[in-house]
Amino acid sequence: MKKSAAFPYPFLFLFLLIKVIAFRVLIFDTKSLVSILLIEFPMWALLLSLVLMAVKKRVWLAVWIYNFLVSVIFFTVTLYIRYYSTIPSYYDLQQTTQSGSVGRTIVMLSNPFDFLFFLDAVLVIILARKWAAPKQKWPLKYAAVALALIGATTTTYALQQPIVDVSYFAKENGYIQSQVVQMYHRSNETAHASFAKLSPKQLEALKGNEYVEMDQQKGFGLAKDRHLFVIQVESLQNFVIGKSVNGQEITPNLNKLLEESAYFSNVFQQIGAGTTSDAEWIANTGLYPQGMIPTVNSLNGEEVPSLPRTLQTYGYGSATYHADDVTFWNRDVLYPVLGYDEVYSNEEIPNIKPVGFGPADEVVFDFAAKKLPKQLVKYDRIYANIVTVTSHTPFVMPEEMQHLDLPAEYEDMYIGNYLQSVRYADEQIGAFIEELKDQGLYDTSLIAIFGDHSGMHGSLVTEEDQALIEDFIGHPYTLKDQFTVPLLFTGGNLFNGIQMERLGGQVDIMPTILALLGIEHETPMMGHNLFHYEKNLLGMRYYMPGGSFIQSEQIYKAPGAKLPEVLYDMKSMGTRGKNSETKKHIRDTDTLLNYGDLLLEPYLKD
Ligand code: GP9
Ligand code: MN
Repeated sequence: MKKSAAFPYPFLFLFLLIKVIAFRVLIFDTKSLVSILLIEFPMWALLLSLVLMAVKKRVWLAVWIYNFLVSVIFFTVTLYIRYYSTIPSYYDLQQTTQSGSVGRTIVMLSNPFDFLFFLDAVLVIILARKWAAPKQKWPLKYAAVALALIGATTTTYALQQPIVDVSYFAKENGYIQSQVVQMYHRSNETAHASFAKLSPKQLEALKGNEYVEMDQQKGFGLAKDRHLFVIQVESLQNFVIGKSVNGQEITPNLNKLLEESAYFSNVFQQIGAGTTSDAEWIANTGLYPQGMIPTVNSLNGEEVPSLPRTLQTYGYGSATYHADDVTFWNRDVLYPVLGYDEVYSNEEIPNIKPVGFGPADEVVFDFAAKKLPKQLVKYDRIYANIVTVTSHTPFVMPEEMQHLDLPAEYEDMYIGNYLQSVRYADEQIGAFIEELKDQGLYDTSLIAIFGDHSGMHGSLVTEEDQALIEDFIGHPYTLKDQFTVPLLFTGGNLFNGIQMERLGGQVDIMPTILALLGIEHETPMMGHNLFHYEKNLLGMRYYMPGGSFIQSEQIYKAPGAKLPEVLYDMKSMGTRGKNSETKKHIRDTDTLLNYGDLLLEPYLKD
C-alpha cells in the first residue's frame, strides 16, 4: 500500500491530551483544565516530544510503544485506586506479583471502559498503515523546551510541598511529579533526621493519657507465666461478632468464648500496603508499618526487638504457622527478623484440603496442635502465632465447608461468601480451643485473637452487597464498621466476659499481651496496654489518605484523590465540623507518624 504524506504529529499530542484528560477525570474526579494543561499534560507531552526527537527510524513503532506504556500506566493506576482507594507509586510494582488481593482479582476489578485507554494504541496501528511516519519539524524543539520549562517549574514547586497523602499530592502536583518527588525523598537519607524522639510520657500525652510505669498498670501480670497463643484471623471484621442470619450465629464459637474473655470491640486495623504481613509485623513489634509500601518489602534483615525475642528471654520458645509459601509477602525475610524459633509454612504443613492459598485452616490448626507436646518438652513456655488464611477474598469455598444456611439473596454474593468463610474460620478456632482444653493447656495459657483487616471493602462490594451488609448490621456500613477488627484475650480463669469500647489499634496488641504476661519490653513501642489506657490516637495511611487519624472521639479522613476531608463523630459516625481539638489531633498525628517512621528506620533498607 502506498503511504500518503507524513502524519501531522500535533495530532499525536491531541490524542495524548484526550487520554490525560480521561485519566485525570477518572482518577481524581477533576475537570480543572488548568491542572490538566499546566500540571499533568506537559510532563507526558514532554516525554512524547523527546521520543519523537530521539527516534529517527521506526518512528511509528516508537510512538506506539510510548502510547502503549502510558496506557498501561493509566490502566494500572485506575484498577489500583479502585481497589485500594489510593494511587500506586513506582515502587508498588514490586508488590503486584505478590499481592493476592490485586493479582487474583484483576479481572473482577476492571470494567470494559477501562480498555479505552488502549484505543490510541490501536489507532496508531491503523494510522501507520496509511500515513508515513510523522517527521520532526522545527516547532517540536521549541515545544519541547517550553514543555521542559513548565515541567521543571511544576516539579520544583512539588518538591517544596510535603507529601501528607500521595494521591492528594498527585492530584495537586501531577502524577509524574509525585513519582519524582517520592524518588527524591527516598534517595535523600537525611529526610528523617528532623523527626523527634518521643519519651513514653510524651507519647501517652499525644494520645490524651497520663503515663504510668508498666508494672503499675492495670492488668499487669494477670496472665503471668502462661503460654501464649496469638491467632491472627484473615479478613475477620468486628461487625460479624454476636450477629445472626436466619437464626444462625455467624461466629458461635467466638461468641461463646466472649463469656470468658476480655473483648475490645473498638479496635482499628492499622495495616498499609502489606495487608496480612503488615498485621503480623504490627502485632509482633508494636510498631507502625511503613504504610505506602509493604513493610516486609523494605526490611534490611536487622533483628527487631519483637514479641518472640522478648518472650525468649523469659524462657519461651516461639513458632509461627501459616499455610502459604513462605516467600509470599517476604516472610522468609520477616520471620528471621522477628526471631521465631520455629517457622511452619506450606513446606511443612501437609497440603490436604487446599482452598485458595493452601491447606484449609483446619489442617493448620491440627498441625499446630500436634507440635505442641514436643515444644512443651523443649521449652519452659511456648508462644504460638497462628495466621489463618482460608477466609480470604474472594471468600469462595467448597460447598461442604459452607455451614450457614443463608437466605436466597445472599447466595453467590460477595457478602454471602464472606459470612460463610468467617463461619468456617470461627469453627476452626472453636475446635482449636477445645484441643487446647484437651491437652490441658487452656487454663495455663493466654490466648489473643484478632482480625488482620477488613474483607468487605473495595469495588468487589457491589451495591447489592452493600444493601445486604446494611440490612445485616442494621445501619449504614461506615468507615468504623469497615476498619474495626475484633480483639479478644482469653484463657482459663482470666476474664469473665468484659467488653471494652475504648479505642484501640493493632499496635496495642503486643503491649497489652506483654502487660498481661507481666513482661516489660526493652525498646519503645507505638502502642499501649489497652487494659490501662482509656484514650487513644492512631495515625492512618494507605487505606485512608495520609494525615487521617482515628481518635477516641473523632475520626478524620484527610483530603484524598477524589474526596474532600471529612470529620466523623466516633460514637454516632455522623459528620461534624472541625474544632480546636481536631487541629491539635492533626498536628499530633503528624508527630506520631514521624515517630513511627523513626522507630522503623533501623530495620529498613536505605
Ligand atoms: C497470603 C495471605 C493473604 O500469604 O497471608 O494475604 P493478604 O492478601 O490478605 O495480604
Ligand atoms: Mn489478610
